[in-house]
Amino acid sequence: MMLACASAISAAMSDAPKHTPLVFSGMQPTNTLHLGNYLGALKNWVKLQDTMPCIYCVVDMHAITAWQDPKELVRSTREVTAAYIAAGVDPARSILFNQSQVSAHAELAWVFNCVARIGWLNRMTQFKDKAGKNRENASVGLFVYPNLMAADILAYRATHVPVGEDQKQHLELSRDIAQKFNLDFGAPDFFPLPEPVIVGPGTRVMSLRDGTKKMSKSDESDNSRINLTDDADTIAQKIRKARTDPEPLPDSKDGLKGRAEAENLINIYAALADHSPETVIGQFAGAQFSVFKNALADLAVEKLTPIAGEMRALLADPAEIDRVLKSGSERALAIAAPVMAEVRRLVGFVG
Ligand code: AQP
Repeated sequence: MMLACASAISAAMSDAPKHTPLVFSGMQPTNTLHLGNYLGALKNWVKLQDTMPCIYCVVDMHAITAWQDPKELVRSTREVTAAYIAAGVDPARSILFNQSQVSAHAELAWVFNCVARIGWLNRMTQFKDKAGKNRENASVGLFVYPNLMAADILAYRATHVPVGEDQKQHLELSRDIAQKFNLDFGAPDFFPLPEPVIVGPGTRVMSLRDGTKKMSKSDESDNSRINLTDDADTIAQKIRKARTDPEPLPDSKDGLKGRAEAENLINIYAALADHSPETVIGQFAGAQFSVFKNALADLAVEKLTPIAGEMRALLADPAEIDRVLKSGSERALAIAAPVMAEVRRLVGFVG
C-alpha cells in the first residue's frame, strides 16, 4: 500500500510541477469516526507525512451544513482531533486545526460561490443522497458544501488531497473551480489543480450489514460500522455478525463477483494488514467465513484498540487538545494569509 501510495503521489506530482507539493484533507466532526474514515483517509494521511508537508483539518463548518447540537459539536471536534493524533497524525510535523478558526475558508468559499456554476453543483451526487427527497428543506450550506471544500484546499494552494472514493466528484469540482478562477482573473497557474490521492483496498469500505451501501456515520444501525472508539468485544461481535453468504472464500478475485459482502471483508482485512486483496485471498482460499471472521476480528482488535486507548488518554485533557488546535490554526493562517491577499487583489477588492 505504501508503494501504491508513493507511486500515485509521484505520478500526481509530475502533473503539478509549478506548485510546492502540499497535502490538505479534513473530516467532519459529526458523530464518531469509523473504520471507513480510517482506512479510506486517515491511515493514508499518516503515511503521507513522510512524503510531503501536510495540513489536516477538522471541518466543523462543513459539519453545520446539517443541524449539530452546539455542545455535541464541541465534543465531537475534540474527539476527531484526538482520533487524528491517536492514529498517528503528528501535530508537531503536520498542521492540525479546526476549520472555523481560520476565516480564509469562509472568505474564499464566498468567492468560489461566485465562480462555481449552479449546474456544476446540481450534478453532485452527495448532495442528492444527503438531501434526499426533502431537497427544498436542505440547508443552502449543504448545496454549496463542495465550494467550501475547494476553498479549504485552495486557501493553502494544496496540491494533493487524500480522501475516500466518495469524495472524488467533489475534488473534480475543486479542480474545475481552480481552473475557472485562474482563467476568469487572468492568473494562469495561480491555484494548482489539486490531485486526489485515493489509494489502497480501503478507499470504499462498505456497511457490515449491506455490502452495497457505504459504511457511514449516519447509518441508523451501529452494527453497520466499526467506530474508532469501539472496544475489543464490540469490534469482534460486529465482525462476527457481519452479513456474508454461505459459500467459502474463493481462491481468486474473480470468485468475488456478485459477492459484495465477501469482497468488503477481504478488502478490510487487506487494508488493515497492508496487504493486497490477492494476498488475503491466497491466504484464506477455501476457508469458511467463521474462520476468516475470527482472523479479521483479531486483526481489527490488534490495529484499532490502541487507537481507542490513545483517544481516551488524549480526551482526558481537553485543554491540551484545544491548545493543539489553536497553535495549528496560527500556522495555517500564516500560509493562507498571503494567498488570500493575492485573491483579494486579483478579484479587485479594495483595502
Ligand atoms: N465508507 C468509507 N470508506 C472509505 N472512505 C470513507 N470516507 C467516508 N466514508 C468512507 C472518507 O472519510 C473521510 C471523512 O470525511 P467526512 O467526515 O467529511 O465524511 P462523511 O461523509 O461525514 O463520512 P460518512 O461516514 O460518510 O458520514 P455520513 O454518514 O454523514 O455521510 C473522507 O475522505 C471520505 O472520503
